[in-house]
Amino acid sequence: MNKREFLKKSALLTLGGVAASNIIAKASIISNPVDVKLSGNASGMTTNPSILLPGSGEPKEYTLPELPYAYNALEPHIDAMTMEIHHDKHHAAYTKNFNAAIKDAGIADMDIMDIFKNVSKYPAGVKNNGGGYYNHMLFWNAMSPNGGGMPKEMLMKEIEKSFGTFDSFKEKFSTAAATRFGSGWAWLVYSDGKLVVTSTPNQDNPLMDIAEVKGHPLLLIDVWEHAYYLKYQNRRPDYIAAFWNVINWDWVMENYHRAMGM
Ligand code: MN3
Repeated sequence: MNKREFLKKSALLTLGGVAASNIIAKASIISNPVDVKLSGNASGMTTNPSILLPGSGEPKEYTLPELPYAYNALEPHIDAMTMEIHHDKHHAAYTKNFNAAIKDAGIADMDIMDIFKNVSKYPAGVKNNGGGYYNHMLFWNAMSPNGGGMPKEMLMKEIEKSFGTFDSFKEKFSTAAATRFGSGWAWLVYSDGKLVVTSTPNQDNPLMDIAEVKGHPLLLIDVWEHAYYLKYQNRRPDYIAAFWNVINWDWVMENYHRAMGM
């Protein structure tokens, strides 16, 4: 981190909670098609410069976002050990390797959304680690200890419009997650004015130019074995079934509103 960056970050960190939240809210609109709440601490502060300094033109140093809840908060559905290793080891590694990859590729000053839009032009490390960094940031927010149940009125209507019933959406999403061969993700995205279920291999996401179905992510599930193997071993469908108990529908709704506004 150079001196100027350090001073800029320090200045942001010393702002009061309310003012800082506003900055974060404004900045995240610019840099994120989905509403990402990064912070797990009481004041709602974040230290993630990718959110605070979108498109600043200065080299970015991405930092591992804190989990928005304790490791054991999603039990019994997702166990504490899985959450700890998944966040502290896997997500940390993607974050570290993404920083190295964009530096090597000479694109450390580029907005992450612009990187995704042109990801096929860059070395595979940019795609794999950039997706790993970003997808996991979404994934922590897609779950909540107060999650589960059903989406609220407006989103529910949209789901029924696109899939017939909530149950048929649930089946479609679960099937996409269960049948994604090897490692990857299943997604609910807003694409061309409608909701679509899709899946991606590895750490690809629907914001990337290589995605089969492109759109704004509303909901996602990690189906890499590291996301479930400690508790569920080879029983991926059991993990997927448990995921429905922790889905943060308020966050999905916020993403839907954001996607509609774009
Ligand atoms: Mn993962």
